[in-house]
Amino acid sequence: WVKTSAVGSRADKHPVPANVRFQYGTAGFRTIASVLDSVLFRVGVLAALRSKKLDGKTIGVMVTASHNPEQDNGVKLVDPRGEMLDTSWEAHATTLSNASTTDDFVSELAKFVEKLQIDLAKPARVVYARDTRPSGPALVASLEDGLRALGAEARNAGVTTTPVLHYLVRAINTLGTKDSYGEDSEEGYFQKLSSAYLKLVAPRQTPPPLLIDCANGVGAPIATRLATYLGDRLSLVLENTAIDTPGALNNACGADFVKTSQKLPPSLAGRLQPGQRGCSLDGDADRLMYFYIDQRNQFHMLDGDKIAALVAAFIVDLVKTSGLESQMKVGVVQTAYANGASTKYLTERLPVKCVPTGVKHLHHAAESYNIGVYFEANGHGTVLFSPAAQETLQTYEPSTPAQATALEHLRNLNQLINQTVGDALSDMLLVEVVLAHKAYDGSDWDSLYVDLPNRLVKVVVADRNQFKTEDAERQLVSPPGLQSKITDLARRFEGGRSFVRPSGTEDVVRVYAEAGSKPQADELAFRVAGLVY
Ligand code: NG1
Ligand code: ZN
Repeated sequence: WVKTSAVGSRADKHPVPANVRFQYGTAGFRTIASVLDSVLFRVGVLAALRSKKLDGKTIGVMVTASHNPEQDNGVKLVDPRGEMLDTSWEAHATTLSNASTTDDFVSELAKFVEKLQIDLAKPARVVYARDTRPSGPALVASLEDGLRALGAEARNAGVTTTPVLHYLVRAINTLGTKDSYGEDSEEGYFQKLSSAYLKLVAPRQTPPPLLIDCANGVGAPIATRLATYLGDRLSLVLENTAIDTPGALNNACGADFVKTSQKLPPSLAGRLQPGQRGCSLDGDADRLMYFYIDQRNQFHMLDGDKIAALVAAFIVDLVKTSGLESQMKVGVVQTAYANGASTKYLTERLPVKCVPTGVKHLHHAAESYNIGVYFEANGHGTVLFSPAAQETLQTYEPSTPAQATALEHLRNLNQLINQTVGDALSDMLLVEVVLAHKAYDGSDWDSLYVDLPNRLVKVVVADRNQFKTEDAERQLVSPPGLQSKITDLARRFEGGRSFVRPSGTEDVVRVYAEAGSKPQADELAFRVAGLVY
């Protein structure tokens, strides 16, 4: 089959660069854009095959490198429910992308189709989108070539955010069913989110204007459109919207800048008024960081852990008030990077699980609760309502007006929250809802708990695969003996905690440390880094 099809001749036009090894990691394929042409073509072929394997269900493809520098790009696949690609296919993606010639590729493909028993007569449907990167259009053209090679029915969702693409995939696959996720268009997405928000926040609770740092990325046009649906019920002040300025994307702005430098993006100086809330999106608008500056001009960051604490406590209260406490188990999922103070705050209120880094682990663990809240400290996260919980919300009969109101709020939250993946704009509306209900400003929210001083450093090592972990990445099992040295060192610092793990997205080992003061956290991190190096 494959030999006689158009795949080979098309693949010839997308040769694999020499001396590059590709890997489908936690964020899909991601690297410097100039080497990605063949990967995009092959991902097109793979997406079509995934769709055929799933009986013609629509698969998503997102072309983005998120918070990475502008010259990078990447691509990831989205499964029919709007979730990340099934882990078992990650290895197939890696193998196919590394076949060095067209012949190798074609023969790998034939083996793959055979092994997975993919019925090529089945239809293939794929929806795809890209972020604002200048390399996007050419890479999308290569992707389209791969889709054409398999005769896939392709739908171009244009330039949009990663979470909108995930939404579209779920919406398309549930269209006209009882599980309908919404209309399968950007309008449908805005409608769904904004109408839930407008029900949750009464006009008298209208928050003061919110400043949004759009990272000079795709969040800018999408937030601009969202703003028109919210009108004066939430005024959004958009900053860093220069999507056409070369080099501006994620440059000294955006969620990753805020989280790693723990500073206000310099471009916002003088824009954010003391006491005002601001937030940063990343380059594809799936991460969110809040912040404010106080009256003494001091910067305060409200990260993914603070969002989890705010949201989880709010949902627990609503579940109690609605009378559903015995039927709905609410839980939180974090990673080892969660600030120890947030873990303490949350553990005192509800069950908390720690899992390895990577959204797929968090998402999966959150599914074990009726309502599962998950956030990475870097601001990526969402809340999942299980099918059973959604059913309960539909059928439950409240017995008091207070119960009825709380129930209505839970139903609206279920609509407001993009449950396919972390979504900066959906999460932002969620935060605004909770702040409005609690009548909190940034500093009230910030005082839920005080972050433990911490430090994250990268260490370049000869071979990061030497580093193996267990216990949700909190313990090293290899290289032998290293963990006990780290444990001994951390014990000498008041409130000391440190762990080491290989990055899944960069060729480095990451060292995280917490301690009673900032200089102590820095010192612990650097001394552990010294052990690793
Ligand atoms: P790695 O490179 O594996 O640490 C980073 C982030 C993750 C996650 C992934 C995917 C940190 C410390 N790590 O993973 O949280 O977001 O990228 O983008 O922030
Ligand atoms: Zn992102």
